[in-house]
Amino acid sequence: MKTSVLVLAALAVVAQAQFPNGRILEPPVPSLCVQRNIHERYADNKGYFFSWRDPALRGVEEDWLSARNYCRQRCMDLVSLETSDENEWVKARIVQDKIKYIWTSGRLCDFKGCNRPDLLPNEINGWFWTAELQKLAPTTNRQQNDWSEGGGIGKPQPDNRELIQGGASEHCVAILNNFYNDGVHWHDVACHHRKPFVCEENDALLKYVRYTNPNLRV
Ligand SMILES: [Ca+2]
Repeated sequence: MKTSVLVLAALAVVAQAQFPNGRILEPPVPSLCVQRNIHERYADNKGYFFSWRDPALRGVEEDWLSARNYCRQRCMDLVSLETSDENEWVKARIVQDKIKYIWTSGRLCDFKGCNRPDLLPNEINGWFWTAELQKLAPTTNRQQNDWSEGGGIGKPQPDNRELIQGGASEHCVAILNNFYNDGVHWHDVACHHRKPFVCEENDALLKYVRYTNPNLRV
């Protein structure tokens, strides 16, 4: 999988994206950033938090936005899987800890600003890592992503299954651990579902809190 390094400045609008019921994307909380709990560090020295390893969150599952906000308040964000190495590293921990599924920061661009030509058609070219504002490879490029080849209706992901079956759109990206007997791979899932999650330290949020709180050791 080649890293898609296209930074989507225009996608910064996601920070102001409208969430249902007036919910918002939370800013970092300096005191929580200081106390953030790092379970493991990856090769790039970034810290990772696995929700099920935290005694207070064992058995707790959150919807996609709540999971993001838990991470963001701690100067992290949901995990972004820009390289196959990082993807395999995270997947190995899900398998080792016998976790059924997790949220990632992946999401479909489906709001104002997503009609930019390079994001069309959205269902192929509109997927991105919200935490880093980086595009995923087109869904049709099966060598450069990790979408499952199976799922609930036997179709390759993303399949928007829940919408097809009369439910919500599947606009958020989860890793499912052999849930459909299809290995450990990415699935598009409706964002209201609750799942354990993985946080990854976020450089932009850390920089912001360090800049605005020069006396704090973050
Ligand atoms: Ca799906």
